Amino acid sequence: MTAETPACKVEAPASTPASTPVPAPRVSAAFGVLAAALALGGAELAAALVGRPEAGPLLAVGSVFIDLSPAWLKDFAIRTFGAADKLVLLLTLAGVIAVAAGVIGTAALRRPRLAITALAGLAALAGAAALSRPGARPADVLPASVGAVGGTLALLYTRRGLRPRPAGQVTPAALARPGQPVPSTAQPARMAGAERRVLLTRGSAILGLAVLSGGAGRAITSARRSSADGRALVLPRPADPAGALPASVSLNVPGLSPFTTPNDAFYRVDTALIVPRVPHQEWTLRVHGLVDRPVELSFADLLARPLSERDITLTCVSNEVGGPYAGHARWLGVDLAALLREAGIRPGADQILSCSADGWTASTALESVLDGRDALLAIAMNGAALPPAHGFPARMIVPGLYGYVSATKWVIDLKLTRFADERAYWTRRGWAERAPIKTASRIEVPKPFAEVPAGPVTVAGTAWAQHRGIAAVEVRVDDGAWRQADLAASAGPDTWRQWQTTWQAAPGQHRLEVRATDATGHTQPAERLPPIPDGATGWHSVLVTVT
Ligand SMILES: Nc1nc2c(c(=O)[nH]1)N[C@H]1C(S)=C(S)[C@@H](COP(=O)(O)O)O[C@H]1N2
Ligand SMILES: [Mo]
Repeated sequence: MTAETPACKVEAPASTPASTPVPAPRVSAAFGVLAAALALGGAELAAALVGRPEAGPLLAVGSVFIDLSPAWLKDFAIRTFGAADKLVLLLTLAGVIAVAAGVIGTAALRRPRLAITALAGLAALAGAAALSRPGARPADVLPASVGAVGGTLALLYTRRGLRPRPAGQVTPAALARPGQPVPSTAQPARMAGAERRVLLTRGSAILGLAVLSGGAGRAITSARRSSADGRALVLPRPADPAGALPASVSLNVPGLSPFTTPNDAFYRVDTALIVPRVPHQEWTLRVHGLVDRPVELSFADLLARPLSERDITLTCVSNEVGGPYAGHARWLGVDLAALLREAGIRPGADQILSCSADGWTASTALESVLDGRDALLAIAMNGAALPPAHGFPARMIVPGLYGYVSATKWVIDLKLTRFADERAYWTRRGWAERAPIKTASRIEVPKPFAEVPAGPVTVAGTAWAQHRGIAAVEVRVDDGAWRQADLAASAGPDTWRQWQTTWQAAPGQHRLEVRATDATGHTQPAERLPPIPDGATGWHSVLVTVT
């Protein structure tokens, strides 16, 4: 035990019998963690009260971390943690803060000034992180400042409880008067029952305050946020409806992903640690740059335009061969090409640099949007306003392009510019500036490592080559001959297509492989390439055991 008198900084004699049942450094480390909890709870509450949850220290620092992390790390995170990548980041950050807080708490025992300086330094970092975010306001330093004050008070408050006093003289009353000098001849602290009770009381008080403030902050934030979604919105009828999908686009094979992906099952990939909430009443879209007539549209302006309904399958460039980051929806939106033409596209423009409410950008090849395909500024998905996680109030959807170069969610700004002049978020991080979706196919039935009985076995899956269309899917077993699979009806070149075949399975271990050919005659190559820089290639394979 190393308790000492902070007033005179005299080390306890080494010969001192260990009379304290709870070692002070460990206690003070725990108090450091509690102080951090109060700092974070207070900051969360402050962020909620100023209506800027994204300015809270965890989210602000986490967002800066996301933007600073290299492409391979993002790729690793998506591959390893999938949709939980953000939770993993927040938990890691909380862990790092806890360790730092423990160290600060321990330091507070001997070097209180140093501890408070360290705390202030961390808070300053959090404040700077919040201020550096796109769309930051001056008030965004508030959460970190409130956190710093809360954390400092908590450190000081608990430190008093840790001060050693002459053995046998510890009383709660003495603890309440910590300013009193302690004689240098004092025996090291004896953690009497009374003292432990006081520490426990102080610790629980801080913990309680932390939980209360953090909980109140979260409650306020979620109440405010639920008012900024489109659930109450009445969607206009499409001027150009899509018509019912033929039933024959679905093969009704158990285990096959449904042709239309329900909104709540649709994959989500973005850099937003907290889903941006943009009230549609406040939303505007600016169209500017290399145009003759810059325009600014409100959400009402958008709804007043003729709306088209289109079936479009969206895919993420980070999808591994056989991976889950593809989904199909029926989108409702305005014609993006028409909107740009109205603004008067100037010669020389070759890129649409779109920007979201949270400062993310995508570069879309202008020629793709203008070539007649159904590029949309979408407001609804599968008959409902866009869910907040999928871009409410509005997002872009361009058939045939990976999401990172086309599908900007929470879009607020379209700038016509040139690839030579400006680069978008992922392009700056090493991904391709133009990225048409590569032809892909995956086996969904049977599942990898499934055990199936010998005899006829249904093999089925999905294939896509958006804006070209799927012409053929082939399957082979154990490097045998490729055999044509049966295709479900096509819903158009912009959607994925289901396929199936029957395999006469003999007992043993077998490897099933699939490859697709698109309507331009291009067959998926065998060569395995990683997602970076413009999409994975290779054939999906599944190992099964036939019994
Ligand atoms: N604002 C914003 N929009 C974004 C992204 C993003 O990080 N921020 N990610 C893009 C990527 S990489 C993909 S694949 C699609 C995914 O759309 P979804 O989450 O609705 O499936 O959104 C795109 N739009
Ligand atoms: Mo993506």
